[in-house]
Amino acid sequence: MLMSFRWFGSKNDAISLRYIRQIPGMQNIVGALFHIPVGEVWPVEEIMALKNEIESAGLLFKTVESVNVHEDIKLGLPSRDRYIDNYCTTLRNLSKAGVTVVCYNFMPVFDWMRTVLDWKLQDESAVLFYDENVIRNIKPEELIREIENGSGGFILPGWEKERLATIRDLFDLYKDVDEEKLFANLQYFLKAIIPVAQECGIKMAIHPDDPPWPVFGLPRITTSKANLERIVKLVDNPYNGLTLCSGSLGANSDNNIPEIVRHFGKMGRIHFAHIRNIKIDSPGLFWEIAHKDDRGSLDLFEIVKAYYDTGFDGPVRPDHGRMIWDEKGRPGYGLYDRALGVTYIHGLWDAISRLHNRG
Ligand SMILES: [Mn+2]
Repeated sequence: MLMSFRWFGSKNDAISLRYIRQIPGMQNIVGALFHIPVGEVWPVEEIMALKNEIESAGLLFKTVESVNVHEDIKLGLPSRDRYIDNYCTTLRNLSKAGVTVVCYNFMPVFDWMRTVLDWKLQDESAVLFYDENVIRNIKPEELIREIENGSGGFILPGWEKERLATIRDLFDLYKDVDEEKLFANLQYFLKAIIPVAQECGIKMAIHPDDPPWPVFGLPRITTSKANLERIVKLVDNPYNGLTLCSGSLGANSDNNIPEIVRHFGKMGRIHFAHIRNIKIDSPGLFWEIAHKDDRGSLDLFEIVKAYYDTGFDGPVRPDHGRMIWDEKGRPGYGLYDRALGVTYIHGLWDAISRLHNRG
């Protein structure tokens, strides 16, 4: 596995590449050009500048998260072809910089969703928290305002302003889009981009919906083993694969993460691993916890072992972390707890690998 860390760029991240480099065993940065509006081409000069900055700090730049998909593509509007062309150009430009995995998602309107960004655990660490009852009783606009107020001034990934400005119009447009339509629109997109990705040597890795069920009445399809199976078959090509995010899929306790990792790992369709733990209190009510937490709803040992057993050699990153030690930063994306997550994942991997070699 290629140990990786998400970084938002020197202008947008309080954490320096130098600090990230000091995490034991750290190899690769998961980056993006966050200032390019969704749907526009990422210029090759800017991609190369990011690559040079990362490599100067002694790290690799092999993985991008995310090249976001324009709403017109998800909606299946006639204007989608222009945005798909731009997407293909961006992939070609990323391949010139040696990027080999691109993560994206296909969630209508919203990216990941939480109802509290700084929920305090008993030990006073702060975590992201989700309560379906809140979602049922709040208007999307109100939730967005609350999320913005709780983001500490940081733009949260997937919550960029230009996407949220037109939210009412988007809800209207999605009235005619159900799950089947969304599958069809994803297939149209994949049929266009996967041949380009293959030609460029870039593995496409769709991220599960977070949480993995419909929110605010909007359809969501990247939610379960059966739907992931359908997605990888929409275009049956090894370059059409998955970002297997344990915390996102795992919020639904019907999703058996180690089993899903083994299934798609054997098929060679997991291109990017996101590893984190969560605590499910009851269906629709969960919060994030430390990677090492025996009260967690996910078995991180079994998850890491499933990656080991299926010979996973792609990028892996600790997904979100708690806010600890009075760190101020982007919720879910502090340095300290994600660094602890890296060390825990490495510890599990090393132990499994040594025991395996001994036997
Ligand atoms: Mn994730």
